[in-house]
Amino acid sequence: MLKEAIYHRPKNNFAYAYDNETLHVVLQTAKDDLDSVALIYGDPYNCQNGHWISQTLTMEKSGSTALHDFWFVAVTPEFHRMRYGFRCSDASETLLYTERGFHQTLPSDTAFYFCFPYLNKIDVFQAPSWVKDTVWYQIFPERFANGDSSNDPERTLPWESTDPSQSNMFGGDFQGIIDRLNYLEKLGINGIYLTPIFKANSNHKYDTIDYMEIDPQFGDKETFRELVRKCHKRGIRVMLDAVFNHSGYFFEPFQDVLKNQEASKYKDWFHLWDFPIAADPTPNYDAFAFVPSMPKLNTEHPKVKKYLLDVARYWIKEFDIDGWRLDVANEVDHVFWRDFRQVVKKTKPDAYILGEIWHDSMPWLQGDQFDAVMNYPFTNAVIEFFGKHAMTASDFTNTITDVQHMYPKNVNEVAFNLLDSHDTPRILTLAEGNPERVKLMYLFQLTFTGTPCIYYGDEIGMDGGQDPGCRACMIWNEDKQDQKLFRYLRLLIRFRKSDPLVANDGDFRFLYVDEATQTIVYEKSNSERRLIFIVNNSDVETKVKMEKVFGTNHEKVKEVILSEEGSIRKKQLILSGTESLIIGPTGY
Ligand code: ARE
Ligand code: CA
Repeated sequence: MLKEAIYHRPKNNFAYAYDNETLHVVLQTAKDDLDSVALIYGDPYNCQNGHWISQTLTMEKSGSTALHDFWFVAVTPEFHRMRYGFRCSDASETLLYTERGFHQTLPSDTAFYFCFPYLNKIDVFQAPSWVKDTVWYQIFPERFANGDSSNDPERTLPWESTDPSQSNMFGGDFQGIIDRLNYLEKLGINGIYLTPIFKANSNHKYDTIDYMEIDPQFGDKETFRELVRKCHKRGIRVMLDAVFNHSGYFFEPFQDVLKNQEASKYKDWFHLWDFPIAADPTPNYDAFAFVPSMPKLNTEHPKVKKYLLDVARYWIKEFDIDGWRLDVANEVDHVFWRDFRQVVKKTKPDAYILGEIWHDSMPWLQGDQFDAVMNYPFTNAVIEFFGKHAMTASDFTNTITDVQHMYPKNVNEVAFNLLDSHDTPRILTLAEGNPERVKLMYLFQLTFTGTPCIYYGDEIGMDGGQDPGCRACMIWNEDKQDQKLFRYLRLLIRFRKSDPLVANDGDFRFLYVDEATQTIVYEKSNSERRLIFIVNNSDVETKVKMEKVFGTNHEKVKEVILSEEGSIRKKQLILSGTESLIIGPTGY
């Protein structure tokens, strides 16, 4: 037994409260090392004649990667507390693993065991229930639609007249979004995420001048109120971007620092190195990524904190927005985010808090800070495998299995699964211009655990490289849109909405990977039924033996081509290059 590979730690993704009654426990072991694992558990205070009373539950393998197996069990301790250990068996031995190491026999003293002290309801990670059923659509307001030429900035260029640059303007605004709500409803999305809308000079508005004002090029507060109201009428939620890590150069307090230097009453609002403060040649203050126009805010300072928390409250209270996406969330202190959560949830209990973090984010997802993070580990794997064909099928399934085990299940259910954004090249470009590959990406994204987000314009086949290339004007001329792609995505969204198994009522699991043909097979299932997804990620035709997927009982299977159903009675399926097939739901 590879003891050094056996890993567990309570109160994180390996042992957590799934709901008010249920604990999930996970053990990580070396791949294919153990034959079985069982959870030995009991109440810490339940002893008879000096002996601890424990119970045993078999653990199931919930996934495997190249290096590890993960073993899972759900348990409902009667008194909401638990001591526990693991009985690990391979062909030659059985050992007990506790907080104090390995033992030949069960230690009788409960002090040896792992401890989940008490399942306190208030500590349970709880995201708003609507998020699981939301399909997001990300809009970069300057580039989605220009519905009001009277608010266009002076140097506005005609729509689509040239490529996007770091500084050019095309005049997109709120009226444009309002005018296109029919289009968005037709696509089927039910959440809009807007990148920043507050007063700022740049086209992206990440350099805030005033957090309490709408940038006039997008409209005024009334137009914004109307936008939110009209979205809500159609069942569409609205999420805004909170840029609290840094302000813009022209934010009044920073201007005051530049003017009054050491005498400025705002000098503690920023992280200043020495005086005089200057942006040239390099800033002598902390700034986002050394960008002089983005001085880092001192969120530890009570006045800064109060100001930003007032901002957070104001836009929810006055405009009824449904969520905040937090820019550069991981560079802001945790104490700030804990207070931020209190303020937001007090103002609107079911508001969604989404952190922008590209890396492992467990410290922010314990229930006291964020509801979700932008799931870039998911993004990277999907792009490499489906988009670039730069990752093998096994590497892909291993990576996704790791992503699944990075967080608790209730966290995964509301993960913000994006394929691209205003910070990355567009998916069509990453997929070497092949829309069939984009379809497979959408299929995987829309059927995976979590909540998917579509970046504006991807659905009609827009391309574009790294920022600023990915921020082109939305193409509204239908002759220039990829209508087929639009229709496919619309079908997928409908499929997801019509069958709860596709969204988050089903557990996701890989069933089969064929390295030779780059075919993957996965399922979404609950205790009653399952859907099976067969995906050929190669550019050539491939054959999939039905028994590899289903065992022998494959006669009753039905094919679900999103809207149609047909029965399959073949021993093998033939999938052409970059084709997928969905099978279910009868017969299981
Ligand atoms: C501008 C230019 C760029 C240029 C850059 C550098 O457009 O071409 O490279 O300046 O001077 C906003 C604007 C950007 C602008 C930037 C700076 O949207 O257009 O870039 O301000 O003025 C990291 C952070 C993550 C951050 C990304 C960009 O962790 O928080 O970098 N994302 C947010 C927003 C951005 C926004 C800002 C932050 C600033 O979403 O749109 O930029 O408010 C790896 C790393 C990640 C890294 C990621 C991307 O995976 O691990 O940490 O993210 O790459 O670089
Ligand atoms: Ca305009």
